[in-house]
Amino acid sequence: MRACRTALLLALVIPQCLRAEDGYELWLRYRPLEAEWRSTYREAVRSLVVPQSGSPTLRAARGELLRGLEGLLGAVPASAREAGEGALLLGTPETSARIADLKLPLKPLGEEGYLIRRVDTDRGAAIVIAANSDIGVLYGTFHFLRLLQTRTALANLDIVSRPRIQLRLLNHWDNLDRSVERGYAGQSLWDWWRLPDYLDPRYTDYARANASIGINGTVLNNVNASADSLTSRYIAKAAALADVFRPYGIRVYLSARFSAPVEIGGLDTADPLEPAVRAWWKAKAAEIHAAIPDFGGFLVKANSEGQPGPQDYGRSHADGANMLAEALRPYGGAVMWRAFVYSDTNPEDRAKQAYSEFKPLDGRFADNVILQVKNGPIDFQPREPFHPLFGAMPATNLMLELQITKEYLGFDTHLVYLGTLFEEVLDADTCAGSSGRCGEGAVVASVIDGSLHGYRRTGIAGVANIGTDRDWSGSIFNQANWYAFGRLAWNPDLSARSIAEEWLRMTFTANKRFVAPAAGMMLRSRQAAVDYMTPLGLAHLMGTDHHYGPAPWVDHLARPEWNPVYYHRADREGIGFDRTAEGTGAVSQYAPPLARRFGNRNAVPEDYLLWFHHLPWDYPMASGRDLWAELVHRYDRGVAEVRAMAETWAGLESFVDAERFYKTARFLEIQKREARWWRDASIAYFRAVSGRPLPAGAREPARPLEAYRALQFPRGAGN
Ligand code: GCV
Repeated sequence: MRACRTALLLALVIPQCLRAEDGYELWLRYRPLEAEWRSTYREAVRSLVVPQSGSPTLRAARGELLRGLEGLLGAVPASAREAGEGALLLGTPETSARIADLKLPLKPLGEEGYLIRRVDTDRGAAIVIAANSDIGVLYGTFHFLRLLQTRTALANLDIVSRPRIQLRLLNHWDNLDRSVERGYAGQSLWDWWRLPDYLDPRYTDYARANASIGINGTVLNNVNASADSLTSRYIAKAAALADVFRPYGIRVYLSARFSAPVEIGGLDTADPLEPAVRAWWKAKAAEIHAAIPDFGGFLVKANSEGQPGPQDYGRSHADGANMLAEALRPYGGAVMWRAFVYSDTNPEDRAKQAYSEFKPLDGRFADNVILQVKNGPIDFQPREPFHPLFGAMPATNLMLELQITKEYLGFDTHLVYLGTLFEEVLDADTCAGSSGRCGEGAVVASVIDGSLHGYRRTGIAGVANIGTDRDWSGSIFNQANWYAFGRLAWNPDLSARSIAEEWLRMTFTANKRFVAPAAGMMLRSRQAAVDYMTPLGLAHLMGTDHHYGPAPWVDHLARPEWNPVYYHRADREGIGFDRTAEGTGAVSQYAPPLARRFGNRNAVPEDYLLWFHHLPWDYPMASGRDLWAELVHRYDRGVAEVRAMAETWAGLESFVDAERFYKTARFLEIQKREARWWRDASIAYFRAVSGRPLPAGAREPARPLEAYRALQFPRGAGN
């Protein structure tokens, strides 16, 4: 289908015909470039010197290159045996004698890195994409195509790239019945019923998309795991997926249910110190490895939110993780043990519980265990300070868990670019370097890339936002969050802005008059969501269970920390959670300079104010407003930003095909309505609690508080 419309461009009225797109191709669309770029690149790439045979990975690289060049340039350059002027050489020294002859400095690239360089051969200038391994060649190929997609000049090409983090994984919270916990993009991609016999071609496109951004592993099933996924029947299904993903450098991992030896193994205990249990896991690891020789390892949620774990037998998290590590050790596999633990029987501030649990265990984990820590101490909130375990576990491998799916950030419909959230976490200064001072590079990124503490195993995981929807992620702009995760996992120093711009160019158009406003909208979108949902350090005010919409009034649930009132602590006098030394003392879990900063109401960044402090409603803010007026101001600011985003998008219609334009425009309308709902319901509630009148000029909530409180969403998405 083609949508044609008239657009005013360069003062000329010209008809624009943009082919309708449904977003399936993600950022790998390879649409024809503008004529001048086509001729520049055709000149630069006149022939291809690519090994004709080789591993499936090399074949994938070759196939992608041909697909990309044909789409972008409208023609595939001729294949050649020898490099001449304008040749593009691809391969490793083992697969290509020409590349071996060039004696390139490949050693520093490691197993996955690559270089892309302009070289002079005796027959003229050529471009080489070289690596030590075939997967490096594939990554280099995707990078080269990205250069073309983003219209980069090739004259002085000299790119050297290797990933900073070893394990760059997606975590699918996918269940065996194809439902997806916190999934807003349709069903699970994994068609467990038809596997292993039927391999949906989409699995290959999934692998291509991930390889294009350097993701090298996938945990197939939900951390709230069913033991069935470890039965022989399901191992065979996982093995079939692993076979599809292998050429793309993607290893398969499984979430392991700690009680599996009882549930599917016929044992009467899962005690990690029990020899029969240890033997069961060893046999299970051997069975999995026989089916999936490059099996990556287990991800475990234990003694958290009702999941079984070693504490059920009076054992520690280290006992549990080390038992699994021992089973995987012969195969080089890793155990990713989640630090997301809190308990209803523990009266300690929820934000403190993971640190209290794991800090004393530092140094007690096997070297193939990696503790997987969420970015903040509560749970993927729109904004949290970084988790205090980062910087506090010098003797335990630690990896970062981010949430790509937007459980707390508007599900599928709200346009919220998470690149800025991820960047904020990676750049957060733990002040935990050897000097004990801030500002010396001891940021979260340097913890998880292993450089701060010398970790042997490093990793980063993102809870996937992928499902069977044609656009994969529920909305076009949600694709940017998958993309940003992969790009930052490869290189945590990239900026959220550069990633957004790159993604926009590849996903829509390179036209500056589109990219600049659309990038601006993306970069401001996360702060907008913070403002209209949980400003000034508030957190967890979403509806019970489904987390859809505002419900700051909920106070009746059995576990204290399930109630939003637990988090905001608003009353007649003030609002916020006192985590200073006079309160729960959570600030003391940070390095001393940060503990002082966070513990001081005059020094803490306003973005975290109510996370760490309980303050009177008339507390004076930097803006000159009092706290109550500032809160209302922030809610209004968020709503206004969404309105501006919708207007910006409306002005970009001429650059976007009809289908993707329409979907995004409609979703922005939903976001506008829901931002207003968040603002009105929250203000109505806090006004009632505080007994304060609305600040002068503030708009009255559209409905009375009771109307918001009465809303019910029994079939909330992703729940
Ligand atoms: C997979 C939050 C989510 C749960 C999720 C849990 C976790 O509590 O709401 O759906 O469970 O985090 O990360 O384990």
